[in-house]
Parts: sequence; structure tokens; C-alpha cells
Amino acid sequence: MDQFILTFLKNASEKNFQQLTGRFLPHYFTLISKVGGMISPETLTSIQKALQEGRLADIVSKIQEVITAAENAVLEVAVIGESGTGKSSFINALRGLSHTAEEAADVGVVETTMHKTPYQHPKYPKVTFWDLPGTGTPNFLPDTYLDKVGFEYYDFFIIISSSRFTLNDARLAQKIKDSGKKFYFVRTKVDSDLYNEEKTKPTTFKEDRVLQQIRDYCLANLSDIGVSEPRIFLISNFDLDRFDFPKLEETLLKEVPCHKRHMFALLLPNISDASIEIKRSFLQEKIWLEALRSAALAFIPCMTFLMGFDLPQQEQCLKGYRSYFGLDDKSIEEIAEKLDTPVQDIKGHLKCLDFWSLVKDDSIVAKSINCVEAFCAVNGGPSSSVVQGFKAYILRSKFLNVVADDAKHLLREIETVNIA
Ligand SMILES: Nc1nc2c(ncn2[C@@H]2O[C@H](COP(=O)(O)OP(=O)(O)OP(=O)(O)O)[C@@H](O)[C@H]2O)c(=O)[nH]1
Ligand SMILES: [Mg+2]
Repeated sequence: MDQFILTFLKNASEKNFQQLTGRFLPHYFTLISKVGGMISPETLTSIQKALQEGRLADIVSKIQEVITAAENAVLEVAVIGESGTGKSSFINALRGLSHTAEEAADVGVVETTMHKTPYQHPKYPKVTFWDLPGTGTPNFLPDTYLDKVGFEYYDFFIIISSSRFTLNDARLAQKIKDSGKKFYFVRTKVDSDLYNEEKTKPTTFKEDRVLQQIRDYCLANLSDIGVSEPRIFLISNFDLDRFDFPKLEETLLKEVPCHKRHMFALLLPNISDASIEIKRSFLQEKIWLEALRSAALAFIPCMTFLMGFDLPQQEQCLKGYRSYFGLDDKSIEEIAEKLDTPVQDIKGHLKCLDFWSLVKDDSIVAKSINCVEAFCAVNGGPSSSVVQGFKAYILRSKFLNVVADDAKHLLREIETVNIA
């Protein structure tokens, strides 16, 4: 059980808020990942102040606001670049879709993106990637382009190139900057650059050196055309966990507004243990906030716990976690097909599929009773709603850890098959 929540229950019942106030921020920062959490610095300060002054109803409403904003966040990502640079492939990769999937953006060797096209994320409909028409086409006019595509509409821009960035890209970057939006340069197809280099210079080939050359070349090319201190990410759309894609993910997560981070973190593909851990932290943060909100509610007269212990709700929660980590039935079937393995062989290794054995675990009940006893010892008679609320907290944390561990396990299996 979370130490802060226990201390909260004990201290709030004694109306001793000073000690809690000092512990709040340090504890919060142990929960979140290095890309940040879903609460803005201003809101953190106001929650801390409310805690200091014992204004529990304000804590409840601020936490509620944070959760609602995160759940309703909308994200619009613009992907720009010349024809054939890999925009559609990049969008498909971020949407977790293969090129052949029904909802995938068309990918091809001939010019396929002629009009601005929105692609919703299949699992997160509030997130849309915009495949924007090639900047290299004869109709492209940098001065009017952003207005034409409605630049104020997007959260940030990804400018893609598979060779050298063009003057049009630079002009566009300048315009985006002037409009106060963020942009990121992405250099795709580094896998084929490496392949070609190795083929042509087999004796002297060194991957690191070639990547550095591509990076230096992009930097020189962009500074030549007037972009100062550009941020460039080298990627392969076919192999996201290699090269700079993880760094791109981290940078984007750090730089989007706090309330959009939660949703964005959940949609990112499970390409490494690190990306799985980032998702785990965001979900753990949400579970913790819900528990803190419930704990605060327990001290407000005439209020009951918002989160009781309703089994269908818990089952739904486990289903949600499985989906976030790509362990829903549809995703498992797709993985089985890719690995050419029977679905049952994959399912046999996953602990998160057995809801009942996770729920029946007696230690969950014992843990919730122990921590609630600490609360009730000072607060008066046992409150069953408090016990139920904490049972839900402990169970959800357990679901989350089991699902995240399963996701890492499956990732290992996929890597083993890919290497073999
Ligand atoms: N080797 C390699 N090929 C890639 C990569 N990304 C895309 N491609 C290939 O490049 C070609 C063009 O990719 P698309 O994703 O269709 O490019 P686009 O920018 O959407 O092209 P238009 O729609 O015509 O503007 C396809 O054959 C892709 O398979 C990559 O990272 N590495
Ligand atoms: Mg395209």
C-alpha cells in the first residue's frame, strides 16, 4: 500500500496537515517517470497549498479536474514532408498498424498523399495524425501553406525527410516557430542508408560512424538553409526501437502540455521495456490520484468513496490495461500471426488473462484491511466503504503490474523470434 496514502489517512484523521504537506511533492515525484506526470506545476502547487490548509474538498475537486482533463485530452499531430519520405509509414507506426491493416494510411512508391488526411488512432479516437500533402509538390507555397492547412489546429508538427531537408522544410519550420508551435525534424529510412553503406563499404563500415555522418549532414544542411539548433531524430519506420525513435517519444512527451501526456503515453507502441515503464508510471499515477481523492473524500462529511469495489468495474479496468499494453485479444491474435505461433501458445504465458485468479488473491483483502485498520484505529469504527475503496486501489495496482510484466515478457518473445 502506498505509504503516502496511509500517512494521509492517519494524519488527516488527526488534522495534522503540516507533515503531509512536506511529503506530498517528494512522494509525487517518485511516482512519475522522467518525462513528467499529468499534473501541471501550478496545479501541484495549489494541491499542496490546499493540503497545508486542510482544504480537503479542494483537493478532491483539483484531482478530479486533473483526471477529467487527462481523459478528455485531444491531440492533433501534423506530419509534413515531401512525397515518398515515409509520412504515411510513420503515422501507421504511431498508430500501431501494419501497412496492410484496413485502417492504415496508404504507403507506396508512387505519390500517394495528395490531400490532407486525418488518421484517428484506432484505440484513442481523440488522437488524430494528419498526413499533409507533400511540400515538394508544384502547388506548395510556404507563405500560405500553414494557413491553408489550418496551423493553429495542431499541437505540434513533425517535418519528415528521407534525404536532405529542403528550403521549403526550413521555411515551414520558421513559420511554425513564428506561430508559437513546436516542430521536430525526423529523418527516416536510416535502415536503408546503413544497408547501402555496408554493401558498398563492407570492410570499413561502422554503424555509429554512418549514423553520425547522417546526423552531421542533416545539421549542416538545416543550418545552411537557416534553421538554428534544429532537433533531428534519425529513425526507421520498420524498426522503431532502434535509432532515435525512443528519444523522439521522450521529447514529445516532455513537451506536450501535462494534461495531454497521459493519453499520448498510452498510445505509444510498446517498443522497449522503457516505453512499457513509461506507460506503467502514467497509469500508476492515475490510480494513486484516485486513491488520494478517495482518501480525502473519507474525511468530508456526507461524502462516500467514489470508487467502490464493483467486480464488473474491476474486470473492465483489467481489460483497459490489457488494451493499453497491446494485450487485448485482437492484438494478441495479430502478434500470433506475425510470429506464426498458435494464439493459445502466447496466451498460455500471460498471467493477466485470468481475472479471477488475480481477484481471488487473499493477500489483497488482507492488505486493504491492514491499512484501513491503521486509519480506523484513530478515526473510529471501521468503514466498509474505506475498505472497499482500498481493495480497489490495491487490486488495480496489481493488475497494472501483472499486465506490464506480461507486456515485457511478450516483447522478449517477439525479439527472440525476430533475431532467430
Ligand atoms: N527502408 C525504409 N523504407 C521506408 C521507411 N519509411 C517508409 N519507407 C518506404 O518508403 C516508401 C514511401 O513511404 P510512404 O510512407 O508512402 O511515404 P509518404 O511520405 O507517405 O509518401 P506520399 O504519400 O507519396 O507523400 C514506401 O515504399 C515505404 O515502404 C523507412 O523508415 N525505411
Ligand atoms: Mg503518404
